[in-house]
Amino acid sequence: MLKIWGRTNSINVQKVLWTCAELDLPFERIDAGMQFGVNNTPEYRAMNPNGLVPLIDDDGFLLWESHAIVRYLARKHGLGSLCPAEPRAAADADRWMEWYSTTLWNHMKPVFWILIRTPPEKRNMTEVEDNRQKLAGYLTMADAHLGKKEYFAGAAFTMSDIPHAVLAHRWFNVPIERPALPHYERWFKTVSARPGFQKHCAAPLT
Ligand SMILES: N[C@@H](CCC(=O)N[C@@H](CS)C(=O)NCC(=O)O)C(=O)O
Repeated sequence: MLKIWGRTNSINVQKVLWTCAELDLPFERIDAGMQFGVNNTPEYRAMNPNGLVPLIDDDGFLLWESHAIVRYLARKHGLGSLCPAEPRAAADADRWMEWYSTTLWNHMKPVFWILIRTPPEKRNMTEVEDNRQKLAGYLTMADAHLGKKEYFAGAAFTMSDIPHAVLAHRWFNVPIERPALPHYERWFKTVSARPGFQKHCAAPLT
Protein backbone atom coordinates (compact mmCIF):
# COMPACT_ATOMS: atom_id res chain seq x y z
CA MET A 1 0.00 0.00 0.00
CA LEU A 2 1.07 3.58 -0.65
CA LYS A 3 2.96 5.00 2.36
CA ILE A 4 2.98 8.72 3.15
CA TRP A 5 5.24 10.34 5.75
CA GLY A 6 4.11 13.65 7.18
CA ARG A 7 2.17 15.41 9.91
CA THR A 8 -1.41 16.31 9.04
CA ASN A 9 -1.09 20.06 9.70
CA SER A 10 1.60 20.47 7.02
CA ILE A 11 0.32 22.31 3.94
CA ASN A 12 2.48 20.12 1.72
CA VAL A 13 1.28 16.87 3.29
CA GLN A 14 -2.33 18.06 2.98
CA LYS A 15 -1.91 18.43 -0.80
CA VAL A 16 -0.94 14.75 -1.03
CA LEU A 17 -3.67 13.49 1.32
CA TRP A 18 -6.32 15.41 -0.62
CA THR A 19 -4.96 14.07 -3.92
CA CYS A 20 -5.30 10.51 -2.58
CA ALA A 21 -8.90 11.27 -1.56
CA GLU A 22 -9.71 12.61 -5.04
CA LEU A 23 -8.30 9.41 -6.54
CA ASP A 24 -9.85 7.04 -3.97
CA LEU A 25 -6.38 5.75 -3.14
CA PRO A 26 -5.86 3.88 0.12
CA PHE A 27 -2.70 4.82 2.00
CA GLU A 28 -0.86 4.38 5.27
CA ARG A 29 0.31 7.64 6.86
CA ILE A 30 3.23 7.89 9.27
CA ASP A 31 3.52 11.01 11.46
CA ALA A 32 6.76 12.87 10.73
CA GLY A 33 8.04 16.43 11.02
CA MET A 34 8.05 19.05 13.79
CA GLN A 35 7.03 17.51 17.15
CA PHE A 36 7.10 13.99 15.68
CA GLY A 37 10.71 14.14 14.50
CA VAL A 38 11.47 11.16 12.21
CA ASN A 39 12.50 13.40 9.29
CA ASN A 40 15.97 13.93 10.77
CA THR A 41 16.76 10.27 11.37
CA PRO A 42 19.41 8.59 9.19
CA GLU A 43 16.75 6.10 8.00
CA TYR A 44 14.49 8.92 6.79
CA ARG A 45 17.39 10.89 5.29
CA ALA A 46 18.36 7.78 3.34
CA MET A 47 14.92 7.91 1.70
CA ASN A 48 14.69 11.71 1.50
CA PRO A 49 18.03 13.54 1.80
CA ASN A 50 16.10 16.83 1.77
CA GLY A 51 14.76 15.91 5.22
CA LEU A 52 11.29 17.40 4.76
CA VAL A 53 7.75 16.06 4.54
CA PRO A 54 5.90 14.77 2.59
CA LEU A 55 7.64 11.65 1.31
CA ILE A 56 5.89 8.72 -0.36
CA ASP A 57 6.83 5.10 -0.97
CA ASP A 58 4.74 3.62 -3.79
CA ASP A 59 5.79 -0.03 -4.01
CA GLY A 60 9.46 0.87 -3.58
CA PHE A 61 9.30 4.10 -5.60
CA LEU A 62 10.36 6.89 -3.24
CA LEU A 63 9.31 10.44 -4.09
CA TRP A 64 9.51 13.76 -2.23
CA GLU A 65 8.43 17.32 -3.20
CA SER A 66 4.68 17.73 -2.79
CA HIS A 67 3.91 18.92 -6.33
CA ALA A 68 5.95 16.10 -7.88
CA ILE A 69 3.94 13.68 -5.72
CA VAL A 70 0.59 15.26 -6.61
CA ARG A 71 1.49 15.15 -10.33
CA TYR A 72 2.77 11.56 -10.11
CA LEU A 73 -0.35 10.23 -8.37
CA ALA A 74 -2.68 12.26 -10.61
CA ARG A 75 -0.88 11.08 -13.78
CA LYS A 76 -0.83 7.46 -12.60
CA HIS A 77 -4.43 7.22 -11.36
CA GLY A 78 -6.26 10.23 -12.78
CA LEU A 79 -4.93 10.87 -16.28
CA GLY A 80 -7.62 12.67 -18.22
CA SER A 81 -9.30 13.98 -15.07
CA LEU A 82 -7.21 15.19 -12.13
CA CYS A 83 -4.19 15.35 -14.47
CA PRO A 84 -5.23 16.70 -17.88
CA ALA A 85 -4.10 14.39 -20.70
CA GLU A 86 -3.91 16.91 -23.54
CA PRO A 87 -0.43 18.56 -23.53
CA ARG A 88 -1.61 22.18 -23.50
CA ALA A 89 -4.20 21.53 -20.81
CA ALA A 90 -1.53 19.73 -18.74
CA ALA A 91 0.88 22.64 -19.23
CA ASP A 92 -1.82 25.07 -18.10
CA ALA A 93 -2.32 23.05 -14.89
CA ASP A 94 1.47 22.87 -14.41
CA ARG A 95 1.84 26.62 -14.95
CA TRP A 96 -0.48 27.48 -12.06
CA MET A 97 1.24 24.95 -9.80
CA GLU A 98 4.61 26.50 -10.66
CA TRP A 99 3.25 29.98 -10.02
CA TYR A 100 2.15 28.86 -6.58
CA SER A 101 5.67 27.57 -5.81
CA THR A 102 7.74 30.35 -7.32
CA THR A 103 5.53 33.29 -6.39
CA LEU A 104 2.52 32.95 -4.10
CA TRP A 105 3.94 30.68 -1.40
CA ASN A 106 6.99 32.93 -0.91
CA HIS A 107 4.61 35.56 0.48
CA MET A 108 2.02 33.34 2.20
CA LYS A 109 4.67 31.39 4.13
CA PRO A 110 6.02 34.31 6.23
CA VAL A 111 2.51 35.63 6.92
CA PHE A 112 1.38 32.18 8.09
CA TRP A 113 4.51 31.43 10.13
CA ILE A 114 4.58 34.79 11.87
CA LEU A 115 0.86 34.96 12.70
CA ILE A 116 0.21 31.30 13.50
CA ARG A 117 3.51 29.79 14.68
CA THR A 118 5.39 32.70 16.27
CA PRO A 119 4.65 34.03 19.79
CA PRO A 120 3.08 37.54 19.67
CA GLU A 121 6.12 39.26 21.24
CA LYS A 122 8.40 37.92 18.51
CA ARG A 123 6.21 38.77 15.51
CA ASN A 124 7.70 41.04 12.86
CA MET A 125 4.54 42.83 11.75
CA THR A 126 6.38 44.86 9.09
CA GLU A 127 7.28 41.59 7.39
CA VAL A 128 3.65 40.47 7.68
CA GLU A 129 2.39 43.69 6.10
CA ASP A 130 4.97 43.67 3.25
CA ASN A 131 4.05 40.12 2.33
CA ARG A 132 0.32 40.67 2.81
CA GLN A 133 0.42 43.51 0.28
CA LYS A 134 2.33 41.42 -2.26
CA LEU A 135 -0.08 38.52 -1.76
CA ALA A 136 -3.08 40.80 -2.17
CA GLY A 137 -1.62 41.95 -5.50
CA TYR A 138 -0.98 38.43 -6.78
CA LEU A 139 -4.36 37.16 -5.59
CA THR A 140 -6.03 40.06 -7.40
CA MET A 141 -4.42 38.61 -10.52
CA ALA A 142 -5.78 35.15 -9.61
CA ASP A 143 -9.19 36.72 -9.02
CA ALA A 144 -9.21 38.22 -12.54
CA HIS A 145 -8.23 34.80 -13.95
CA LEU A 146 -11.01 33.07 -12.02
CA GLY A 147 -13.43 35.67 -13.34
CA LYS A 148 -12.89 34.03 -16.74
CA LYS A 149 -12.39 30.37 -15.75
CA GLU A 150 -14.28 28.15 -13.37
CA TYR A 151 -11.08 26.57 -11.97
CA PHE A 152 -7.38 27.43 -12.21
CA ALA A 153 -6.83 25.29 -15.32
CA GLY A 154 -10.14 25.75 -17.06
CA ALA A 155 -13.64 24.35 -16.82
CA ALA A 156 -12.89 21.36 -14.57
CA PHE A 157 -11.26 20.73 -11.19
CA THR A 158 -7.64 19.55 -11.71
CA MET A 159 -4.49 18.95 -9.67
CA SER A 160 -3.62 22.64 -10.02
CA ASP A 161 -6.54 23.62 -7.75
CA ILE A 162 -5.14 21.57 -4.88
CA PRO A 163 -2.12 23.71 -3.85
CA HIS A 164 -4.08 26.90 -4.47
CA ALA A 165 -6.93 25.81 -2.21
CA VAL A 166 -4.70 24.84 0.73
CA LEU A 167 -3.01 28.23 0.39
CA ALA A 168 -6.39 29.98 0.16
CA HIS A 169 -7.45 28.27 3.40
CA ARG A 170 -4.51 30.02 5.07
CA TRP A 171 -5.22 33.36 3.34
CA PHE A 172 -8.83 33.34 4.57
CA ASN A 173 -7.98 32.20 8.10
CA VAL A 174 -5.03 34.33 9.16
CA PRO A 175 -5.93 37.58 10.94
CA ILE A 176 -5.13 40.08 8.16
CA GLU A 177 -6.92 42.67 6.08
CA ARG A 178 -8.11 41.20 2.79
CA PRO A 179 -9.30 42.99 -0.34
CA ALA A 180 -12.59 41.79 -1.87
CA LEU A 181 -11.79 39.00 -4.34
CA PRO A 182 -15.23 37.79 -5.45
CA HIS A 183 -14.11 35.26 -8.07
CA TYR A 184 -11.35 33.82 -5.87
CA GLU A 185 -13.88 33.53 -3.03
CA ARG A 186 -16.44 31.83 -5.33
CA TRP A 187 -13.76 29.36 -6.51
CA PHE A 188 -12.59 28.63 -2.93
CA LYS A 189 -16.15 28.00 -1.77
CA THR A 190 -16.56 25.42 -4.55
CA VAL A 191 -13.24 23.59 -4.15
CA SER A 192 -13.22 23.64 -0.35
CA ALA A 193 -16.61 21.87 -0.33
CA ARG A 194 -15.02 18.77 -1.91
CA PRO A 195 -14.94 15.83 0.53
CA GLY A 196 -11.15 15.40 0.24
CA PHE A 197 -10.55 19.01 1.25
CA GLN A 198 -13.05 18.74 4.09
CA LYS A 199 -11.44 15.56 5.39
CA HIS A 200 -7.76 16.52 5.14
CA CYS A 201 -7.36 20.28 4.76
CA ALA A 202 -10.14 22.13 6.57
CA ALA A 203 -8.85 21.98 10.16
CA PRO A 204 -8.07 25.23 11.99
CA LEU A 205 -4.53 26.42 11.31
CA THR A 206 -1.77 25.21 13.64
N1 LIG B 1 9.00 22.10 -1.50
C1 LIG B 1 8.72 21.08 -0.51
C2 LIG B 1 8.63 21.75 0.85
C3 LIG B 1 8.44 20.73 1.95
C4 LIG B 1 8.39 21.41 3.31
O1 LIG B 1 8.79 22.59 3.48
N2 LIG B 1 7.88 20.67 4.28
C5 LIG B 1 7.78 21.20 5.62
C6 LIG B 1 6.34 21.01 6.16
S1 LIG B 1 5.16 21.94 5.23
C7 LIG B 1 8.70 20.40 6.55
O2 LIG B 1 9.02 19.26 6.30
N3 LIG B 1 9.13 21.06 7.63
C8 LIG B 1 9.94 20.42 8.61
C9 LIG B 1 9.14 19.72 9.67
O3 LIG B 1 7.92 19.59 9.56
O4 LIG B 1 9.80 19.27 10.62
C10 LIG B 1 7.42 20.35 -0.88
O5 LIG B 1 6.58 20.97 -1.54
O6 LIG B 1 7.26 19.16 -0.51
